[in-house]
Amino acid sequence: MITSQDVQFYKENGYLLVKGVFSQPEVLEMRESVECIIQRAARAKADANHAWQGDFLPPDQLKKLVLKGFHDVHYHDAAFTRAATHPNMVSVLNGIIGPNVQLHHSKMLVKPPANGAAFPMHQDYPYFPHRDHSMLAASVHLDDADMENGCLCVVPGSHKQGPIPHIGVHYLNHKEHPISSGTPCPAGAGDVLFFNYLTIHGSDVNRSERTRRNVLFQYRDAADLPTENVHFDWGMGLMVSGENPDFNNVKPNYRIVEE
Ligand SMILES: O=C(O)CCC(=O)C(=O)O
Repeated sequence: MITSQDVQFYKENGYLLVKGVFSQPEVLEMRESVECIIQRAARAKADANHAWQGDFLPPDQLKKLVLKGFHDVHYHDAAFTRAATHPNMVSVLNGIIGPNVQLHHSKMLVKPPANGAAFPMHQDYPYFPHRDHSMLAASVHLDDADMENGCLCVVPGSHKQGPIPHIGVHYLNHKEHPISSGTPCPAGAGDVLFFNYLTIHGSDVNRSERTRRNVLFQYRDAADLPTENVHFDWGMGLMVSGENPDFNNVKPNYRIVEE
């Protein structure tokens, strides 16, 4: 699915857009699954606005923004388990990460028309730091995305700086790192943007009349280990390719909720 030049591009720039990873029927199936999850969450009264807060926009603009965001979508609908382990996806992951690849977590991010929330620029590293920095996001586009409907923007080569200080865990100072400092990555439905968890990225408000739906899978090399006891999710550690070299370390540290 990718060439050695693509792998070199990822190493240099910290990201890679791969066209046509998913077919249009597969995209349609995932769109339906996204819609079902939104409806089931609403029925279960688990529907919330997940728009990021902060001071990158005036408060009156910020409070209008909406994001439908749900984690671990592969635990809600098997379409996402198929997507996480799709042969085209795995082929790219093998080129970038290596033979042994694990799923870390999944989530869906739906930016509705006109007021779909922005993501101020940030690295994903502070959320789930790892020793070898193999962790990457594979953001699957379920709609054509451009700057008008809030496509992803990345800062090429920023992963080479290593971890940089964030405000809280969440995002970078927007005056030093405005969303406009990123390179827009317009993409079509079925395309996947791969980016390392150290690559600075974000996305602007969806000001268009079109929805922007993405499903994001986070993957790591099976030999890469977390350096902090944070962000353990159900389904974490699923092998999507190869074998786990660490026989004694396969179970995440789940928190059991007592009734
Ligand atoms: O999908 C987007 O627009 C940004 C998502 C993002 O930055 C994240 O989940 O860390």
